[in-house]
Amino acid sequence: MGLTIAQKIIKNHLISGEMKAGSEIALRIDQTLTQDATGTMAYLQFEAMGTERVKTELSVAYIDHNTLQAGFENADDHRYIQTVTKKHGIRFSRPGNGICHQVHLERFGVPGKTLIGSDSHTPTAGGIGMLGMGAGGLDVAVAMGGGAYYITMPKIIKINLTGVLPPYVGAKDIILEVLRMLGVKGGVGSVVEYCGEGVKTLSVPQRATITNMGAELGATSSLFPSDEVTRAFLRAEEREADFTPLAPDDDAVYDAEYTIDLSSLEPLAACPHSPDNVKPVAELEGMKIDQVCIGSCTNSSMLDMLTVAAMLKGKTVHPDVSLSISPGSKQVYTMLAECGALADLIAAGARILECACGPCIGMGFSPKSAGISLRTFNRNFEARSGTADAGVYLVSPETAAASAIAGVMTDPRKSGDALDIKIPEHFKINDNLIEMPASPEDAGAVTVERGPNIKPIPVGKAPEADLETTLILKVGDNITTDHIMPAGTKILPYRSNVPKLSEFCFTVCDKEFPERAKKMGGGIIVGGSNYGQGSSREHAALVPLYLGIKAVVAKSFARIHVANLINFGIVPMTFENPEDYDKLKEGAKLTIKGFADAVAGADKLYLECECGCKIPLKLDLTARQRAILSAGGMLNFTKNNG
Ligand code: MIC
Ligand code: SF4
Repeated sequence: MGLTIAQKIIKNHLISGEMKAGSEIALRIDQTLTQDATGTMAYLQFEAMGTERVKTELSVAYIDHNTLQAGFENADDHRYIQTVTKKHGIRFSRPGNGICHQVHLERFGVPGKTLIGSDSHTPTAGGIGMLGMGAGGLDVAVAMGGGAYYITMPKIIKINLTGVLPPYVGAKDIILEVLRMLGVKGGVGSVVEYCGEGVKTLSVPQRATITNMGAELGATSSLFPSDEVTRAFLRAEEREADFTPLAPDDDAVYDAEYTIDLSSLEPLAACPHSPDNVKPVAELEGMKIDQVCIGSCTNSSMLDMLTVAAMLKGKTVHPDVSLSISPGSKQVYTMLAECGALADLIAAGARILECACGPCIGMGFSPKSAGISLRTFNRNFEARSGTADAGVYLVSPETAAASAIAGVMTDPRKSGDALDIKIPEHFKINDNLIEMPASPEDAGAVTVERGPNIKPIPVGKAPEADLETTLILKVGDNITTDHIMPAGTKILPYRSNVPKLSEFCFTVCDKEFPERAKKMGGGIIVGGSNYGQGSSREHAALVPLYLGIKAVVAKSFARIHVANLINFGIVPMTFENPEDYDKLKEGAKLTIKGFADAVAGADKLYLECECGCKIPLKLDLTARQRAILSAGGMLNFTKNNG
């Protein structure tokens, strides 16, 4: 039987396990990346493991999230990351060099290799046929130390692309169409592979927009083949030597197949507050807007920037609209400046930001009260923009630019003649903001600098024999990590300071939660389906751990979050009968008899509620996960196992 692209890469990297969808497999990881908002934790954990030098082929630390530096905290974290990476063999991408996924695609990604990153959009690398996966910082630390990365062998969803995109319809519209079809849970447990004649018509930046937002499908990863288009991109990056062709076998077998005719697509928008709440722009036309933000790891390539510049040239941004533009990398920014397109953006009234995540993670540019913001980003979760009642619509750069000029949501197909944007055949190569690590001989002399913002990481405890607890918080479906552990200007500076972060935990859903948890000494959380979707931030497990959360019972979990819960010793359980969710009331006293024994070995256990009901729960865990949970989390587990 033939293999798909993902299956080929997995086969070449398989350490243990069976390549049968649903089985746990261990993979060898060639490259890792971290960003600064999750990086401090990853490196603190790497240090705690005691490995002197990374064992991967390449590891890179990026500074792109917390670049606002409203106080000393972020600068302290940056210096810590800069020094700890120098000591242990990791390259350091300085602030100003760009967003991790964009830079990694440009400078380091290699078709056919594996990459894990402490950021959920690591699958961006799938745009050049690299298997990129988002992971918690602790898993990245383990991989840097040469350890395997464990995933569930994915199912493979094939999306067959036919036809050619019409003018003013972009790659963003393709992935929004996929989100409309499959929804935010549609990719869970799967890798999405793009095939068909339409693939050849898409450049690498377009492919990367699509694989990037595969994260919003809940997919383990997304992949394009590595073909002549990939080769041309790598050549433009002076890295043709990294090219290898990669395609599925003709007789590859898929678990599900869909077809999208690119020529039938129209501009789309994901409406508040979910990336799968997709409607045609034509239906939303005329809606008054307050803000437009262009950039993020989804749409900040040279192609995106040149498209926007061409549409804004000679025009003025509407007086009621504030437009921000963040190029994705120093490479893009420099090329924009050199070709003059940057001048067109500035002249039109765009507010140019540094090449970093910026507004995407709520670091500035919060919309006005109840404001409407069009963003080329990948997430429009409630309150993520920093304004709780704002409405964020995710759109293509084409729709964003047309609307910024008009002041209302505008179908870009009305913008006149088709644009003919060509990305340069040769990119501007200058890696002067990538610092190389010290040599093994010099590493001993490097002092790791730790500022006062860096606090110890909480460590989990082994499960109690019988659990007597309280249902401290009950939440609904699709709870995101932005609900559990919000980000933004006021909170992100404390990513290395769990006690301080805990003051903000779940406050989007319930302002009283942190206080209540502290007073009651913790409890358990009950959630609906797809609990923990979104970011890879392990703070969404670490902070609840700090607040005494022992377990989460949900209808289902998102992949990265469940791994993070296990790594920190919080037991994830699911309802045997999802309708039992309705029986549980916040504040109820709960008992789980034989809790520790069940975690160690049983598939089923019972939650007894003071109301008299007895609810069967499932523990869908592998032997390895049970051992980690029984030890009270990965750090204890690693310590116990020498
Ligand atoms: C995000 O887009 O939510 C982030 C910020 O990049 C996160 C990582 C984080 O929370 O630091 C992600 O996607 O993993
Ligand atoms: Fe940064 Fe936004 Fe991309 Fe996350 S989604 S890595 S915050 S640009």
